[in-house]
Parts: sequence; structure tokens; C-alpha cells
Amino acid sequence: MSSLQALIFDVDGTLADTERDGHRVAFNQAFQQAGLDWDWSVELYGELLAVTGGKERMAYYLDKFNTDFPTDDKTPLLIKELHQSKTDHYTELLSTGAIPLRPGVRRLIHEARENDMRIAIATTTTPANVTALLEHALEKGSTDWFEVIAAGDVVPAKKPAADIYNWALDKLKLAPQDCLAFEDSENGIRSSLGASLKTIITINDYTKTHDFTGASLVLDQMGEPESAFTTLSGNNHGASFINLDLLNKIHAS
Ligand code: XBP
Ligand code: MG
Repeated sequence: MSSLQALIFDVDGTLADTERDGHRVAFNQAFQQAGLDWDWSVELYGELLAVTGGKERMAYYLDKFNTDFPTDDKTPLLIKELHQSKTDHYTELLSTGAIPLRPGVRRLIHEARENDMRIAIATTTTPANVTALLEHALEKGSTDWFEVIAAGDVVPAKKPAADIYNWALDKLKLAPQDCLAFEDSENGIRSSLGASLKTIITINDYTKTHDFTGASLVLDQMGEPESAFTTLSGNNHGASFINLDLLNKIHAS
């Protein structure tokens, strides 16, 4: 087997806790600005996360949670306009530095770069949102560190479909055995495992009860040398934080 070639990261929930205080807030701002009384609470948003993709999530909301709202053939256009507004609010929010990276993310990305490990992204969120997070939470210009950014509508079927990971692998010209994926959710791991990628999970408040069957390792966070991760399942090979040494061991096991 060849050595580990690339790390492929999910964005929302994995690189940063963007859902509750980022995406959710931006959706509500878009609704308010459009004069709608839709209001997504922290709890409701947890249920809406069953569906990935902002446009798809709004359609799911109308279908299952706001059935009194009249829909017609103009509804897809309304959703599209709301989504554009939501993206504007979200990128504006991130430009203030409101959402930091999760523990260990910056350190791992730097270690990968120092060791010529290729890095890529596979996410359902809109490309502008990825750029906003990387440029403001990681480092100005860091978007260019990622060889492939697979995001949003580049594939029609979003996670849990494997398409976005397959698209990233295709662009990287790598086989899944050459890479590791990083995810935080059940839809995410269904997507990465569907593309035959070994997957490491870092849970968060919205995903801690999800089913991560098939994960190589499930952790509470990536950890830092001075603050260890907690292992929820899988073999941590005696490590207390994610670094390339641990990732190479997981890849080889
Ligand atoms: C996260 C998502 C996204 C965001 C919203 O997926 O489901 O839909 O919540 O983003 P991942 P958009 O963890 O795979 O990044 O509104 O831009 O679709
Ligand atoms: Mg995620």
C-alpha cells in the first residue's frame, strides 16, 4: 500500500462550529429581511440539519415544519433568493471573525503543509462560505493551500451521497486508499464511507448522538499537545491529539 497522500476535510462542524451561531443566524437574518416570520430556533435547526444544503434545508422546512405556508411554482425562486441573501449575511458574519476554527485544526493544517501532505475540502456548503471561513478564521490567502475545494452545487446530489467526495478524489487524481476524510456528522460519514474513504470523526453538540458506524476513530475534538482529545470509539494508537504520525498509523492499519 502506498503512503498517505491527502487529507480531505469537511467544513461545517469539522473545521469550525459554524451551524448554530453562523448558518442558523444567517438564515434567520435572511428570513427577517424578506419579511417572513420564519424563525429557526437552536432546537429546530438541529432537526433541519437532517438535510444538507441550505436550499434543500429550506424546502425540507416548508415540507415538514411549516406546512401552512402557501407554496407554488414560484417557491423555488423564493428559496434561491433567500439563499443568496443568507450567503451574504453568513459571509458578512464570518468576515468579523465571529467563528473560530475548532481545536487542533490550524495546527494539523500547518503540519500537513510543512510535510507536503496534500489537503482538500469536500463540503455541501456554498464555495463563498468556505472562502469566508478560511480567509477569516485560518489565514488570509489560505484558500489557496487547498488543492481541491469541492463545494455546494458542483454535484447535484449532496451528502449523504458520495458524489462530493468522489468529485474531490477525481480532481486530486487519487484513490480513496491514498486519503483520509474528516467529518463531524452522520450524513458526512455516509458520504465519505460511500466513497470508500477511511474517516475520522470529531463530534459536536448537534452530532454527538449520530451513528458513526464504520469510522476509523471518533473523537470529541482533534486535540492539542496541551489538551488531549477524548476517544469515543476506534483505535487512537496511544495518541492524545491528531497529528500526521497518528494519521499515518490509521492509514496503515
Ligand atoms: C453543512 C451543510 C450546509 C450548511 C449550509 O454541510 O449542511 O448546508 O449548513 O450551507 P458540511 P449552504 O458539513 O458537509 O459542510 O446554505 O451554503 O448550503
Ligand atoms: Mg459537517
